[in-house]
Amino acid sequence: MSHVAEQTITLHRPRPQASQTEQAAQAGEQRWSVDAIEALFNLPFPELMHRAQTVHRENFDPTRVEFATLLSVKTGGCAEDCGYCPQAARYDTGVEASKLMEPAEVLAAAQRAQAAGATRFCMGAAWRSPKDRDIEKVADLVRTVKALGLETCATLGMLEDGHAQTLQSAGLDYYNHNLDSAPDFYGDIITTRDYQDRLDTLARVRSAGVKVCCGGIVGMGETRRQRAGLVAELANLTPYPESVPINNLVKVEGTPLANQADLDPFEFVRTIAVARITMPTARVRLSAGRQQMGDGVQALCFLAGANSIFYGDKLLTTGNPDTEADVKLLERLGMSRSAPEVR
Ligand code: SAM
Ligand code: DTB
Ligand code: SF4
Repeated sequence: MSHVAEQTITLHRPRPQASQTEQAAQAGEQRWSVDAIEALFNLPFPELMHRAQTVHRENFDPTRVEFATLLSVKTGGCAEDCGYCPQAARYDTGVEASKLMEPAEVLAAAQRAQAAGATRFCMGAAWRSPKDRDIEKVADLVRTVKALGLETCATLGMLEDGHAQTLQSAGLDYYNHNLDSAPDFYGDIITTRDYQDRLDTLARVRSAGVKVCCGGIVGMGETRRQRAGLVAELANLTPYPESVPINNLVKVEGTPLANQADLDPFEFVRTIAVARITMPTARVRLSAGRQQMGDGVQALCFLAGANSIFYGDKLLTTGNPDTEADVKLLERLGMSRSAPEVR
């Protein structure tokens, strides 16, 4: 069969019909049931990937990936007991607690990230909840980073009334606050706060006009139905988050989840695909866990609709592929970095 004939056949093959649920999702008006999302997870892999790709291509250039760089501006010593986290003070993980970084240090890191090709810069702090004076200091950091022309993001824990507004006035574009798991699994992982606390902070962020970056972690011992439950919570936020980081658990010695069994990598890819289908216009970020993943699985994640990565050799306290490896991976796939978003 000639190449042209093959192409003709491909082009004339009927596109999979988006279900009514998927069509409503595209219009942003759907409430997803956990059953409907679990049904997506249960699809044969080729069918799931085809649906995810169809949605992805309707909303994005599938060859482009956003580069976001992370910086831990205040590391360790956190009072919370998140079972996955190397920064919780109560676990002996070797992470040393530090004070909030000075603006000059953050500026230098943001300049390096920008020179390496990042378009978004995310500052993370290991706080349960920042105090008013912390927010003032982070607002200074936001102004510093924003002045470079980078998109700004911060993840500082639970916010009180007025905090999100102060950050918004300083130029904060996104606030990262993850739901992390399904509601019925949350208490197995974290006991020092509850799901409603997370939802309350997300509501404050939204009402301050800051865009929402909200996702979760898979591979913590949850069931497939619980992965569907997490995606349902994210997709049913109104509106759903602009950015959705999907983290694969990084197992850190000293944390309660250090010896958790590996998740089947295809299940991780499925989670990306389901996030793409249910949140069609979101940036779905292939987040923690890339260093352990291998190039093949990462490529599948891009095919499943991931279009953002954390870029730089460190996440907050753990490793990430180095920048050269990421640039090379995209080159090998004939893909490239997204230009900064126009606003
Ligand atoms: N303290 C703030 C909070 O919890 O929202 C901000 C920083 S916290 C480290 C940000 C996110 O990092 C968590 O919500 C979780 O999704 C992710 N994370 C932390 N440790 C991780 C790990 N070992 N593997 C994968 N993701 C992790
Ligand atoms: C997110 O969802 N993942 C990032 C970012 N948001 C802040 C953090 C990943 C942390 C992985 C463990 C660490 O490096 O400490
Ligand atoms: Fe603290 Fe955030 Fe780590 Fe939980 S995930 S222990 S809140 S830094």
